[in-house]
Amino acid sequence: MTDAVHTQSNPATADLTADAPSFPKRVFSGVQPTNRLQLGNYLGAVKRFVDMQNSGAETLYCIVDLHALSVWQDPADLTRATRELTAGYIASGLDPEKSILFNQARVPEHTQLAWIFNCVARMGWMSRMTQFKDKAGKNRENASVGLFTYPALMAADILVYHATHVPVGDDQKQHIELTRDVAAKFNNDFKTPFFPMTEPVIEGAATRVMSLRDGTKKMSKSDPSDMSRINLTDDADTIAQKFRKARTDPDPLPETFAELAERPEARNLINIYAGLADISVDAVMAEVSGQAFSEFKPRLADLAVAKLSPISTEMERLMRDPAEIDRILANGAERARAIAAPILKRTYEITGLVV
Ligand code: AQP
Repeated sequence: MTDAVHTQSNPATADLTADAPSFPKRVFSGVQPTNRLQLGNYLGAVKRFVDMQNSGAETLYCIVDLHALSVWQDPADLTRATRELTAGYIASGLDPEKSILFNQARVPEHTQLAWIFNCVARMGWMSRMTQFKDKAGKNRENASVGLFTYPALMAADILVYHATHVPVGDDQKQHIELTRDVAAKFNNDFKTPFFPMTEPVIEGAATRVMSLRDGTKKMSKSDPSDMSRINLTDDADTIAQKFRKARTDPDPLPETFAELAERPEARNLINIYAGLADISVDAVMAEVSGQAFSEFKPRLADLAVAKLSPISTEMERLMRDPAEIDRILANGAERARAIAAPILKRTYEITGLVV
């Protein structure tokens, strides 16, 4: 690999890109086992994972525990969260027979390919990642190197399976673009269309669920305020209370969704309702226009409880048998490795490594 090729600044325009359609459809995605699954993870990601599984595609869903380590995790909490997230996947409708469910730490090919991608990705690309800027905050010097190189590991998670489609929430769009840049640059540097141009799948009414306390901030597992989010493990009373206390404005709901352009908190609650009910925001507006929040919030809480309580009950049941969860993860990892190992081996050969 020459320096001239290696420093090319716009790999997306390279000739040797490989369009996703020329690779068989394979879906990959993941969630970090940090804290507890929240409603944004469910509507933006896990619910979509289930849809793609049920559409008959080949699907791999990972618990990205190595990503979680990019910020401090208490070891006991990480173990609990890994099993709880697996339980959350299954309780939401992922079937370990239909989808490959596994945790990243058990498939070393992810980190092995990540090293190659660390050497392909450019400092400038990583420096532009908004997730790093948000998570590192003002104290950037003290952020882990892992947080900075997170997108290279994410590119490896996806490309080690030649995954063609990745269902994610809107916040992950930039990382998928970087994955495409990494694939294009690798293909160009080594003059072979080896990696696919993966497509993000960002669909549904709730691709960006916002905090219940601040309609301009993403709902997040690690927000210090528990009132900012609905956890999948919250009971009915807690869900009702969180929606009751959700920040809104004094006006009633208008006729059209477009009229909510300047009302982020109200827009967020409508998006959540649409995501939970699996209907369009226009259909929600037709049902609820004219209502005050005192009327709409209990209605939203009832819908959330109806959709989420069967999931939390099932999660609780699954969590009583951690050995079975570990068995599912070990079995998934074995199946995942069977796909990843030959792709990593070929990558090494392409780069000239003697393996
Ligand atoms: N608020 C959200 N709305 C829609 N989708 C969301 N996702 C996360 N938050 C929202 C989607 O969930 C998937 C898994 O996310 P992750 O665990 O890998 O990390 P994240 O995006 O950083 O999620 P959190 O909840 O904010 O976790 P922490 O606080 O640990 O960083 C992704 O597809 C994401 O888009």
